[in-house]
Amino acid sequence: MSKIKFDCLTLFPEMFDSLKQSIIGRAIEKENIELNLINIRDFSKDKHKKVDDTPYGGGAGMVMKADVVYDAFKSIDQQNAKVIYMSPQGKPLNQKKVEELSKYEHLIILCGHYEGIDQRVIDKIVDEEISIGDYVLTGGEIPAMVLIDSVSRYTEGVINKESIEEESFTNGLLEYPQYTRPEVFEGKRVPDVLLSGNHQNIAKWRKEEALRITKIKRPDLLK
Ligand code: 4G1
Repeated sequence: MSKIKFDCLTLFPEMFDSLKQSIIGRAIEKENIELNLINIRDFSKDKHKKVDDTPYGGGAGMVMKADVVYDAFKSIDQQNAKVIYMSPQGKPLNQKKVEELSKYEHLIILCGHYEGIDQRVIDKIVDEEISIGDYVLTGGEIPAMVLIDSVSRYTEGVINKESIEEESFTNGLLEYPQYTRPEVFEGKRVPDVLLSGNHQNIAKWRKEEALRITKIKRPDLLK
């Protein structure tokens, strides 16, 4: 539950504008989270601001140039930082990994685009590769935003400690169903137990529901 600094290396810093909304935006304003966006293009030495080139060996698409990415990386103060490359080859991001990353004070996140980044600079600077899932994307920016959003929840002032401890996912389960007013919607009543005021019964019901729903919808989470 401490402060965290994210330095994000990207060709599309504007994509991160949406993160500055909502809860994460408020935490940035309150200085509990620092988010620096480094535009890799600013480090192109080329007169046309070229950041990519055709792949050696041929094939479709473009590859981000090692020297430009490396110069962008070197512009960051790397003290006590962990360097993460958002990549389909990475370890899957799950709540356990999120909690682990929230212990760091400084994360440097590298986002690829096009066909990816020259392997030599990845080998030189990256500590860990992380993936948000098995599908094809146009870039690592949305994965980086997923990581920043999920990790930021663990920092001071984003949400309270109780909400983190109470949430089912932290004990490996899905969430129990939620209800709010009205008491009757289209003929469907809110479960009686939730109106009973008996907090022991409510807690028991929620635990059973979380388990029942996990068994039905995501049995893999129980293994
Ligand atoms: C081969 C998905 C390629 C994609 C196989 C999840 C995906 C970063 C992620 C790709 C990316 C599969 C991620 C693919 C991602 C270079 C720039 C890589 C975009 C790039 C399953 C394209 N989690 N994808 N390649 O999507 O960066 O973090």
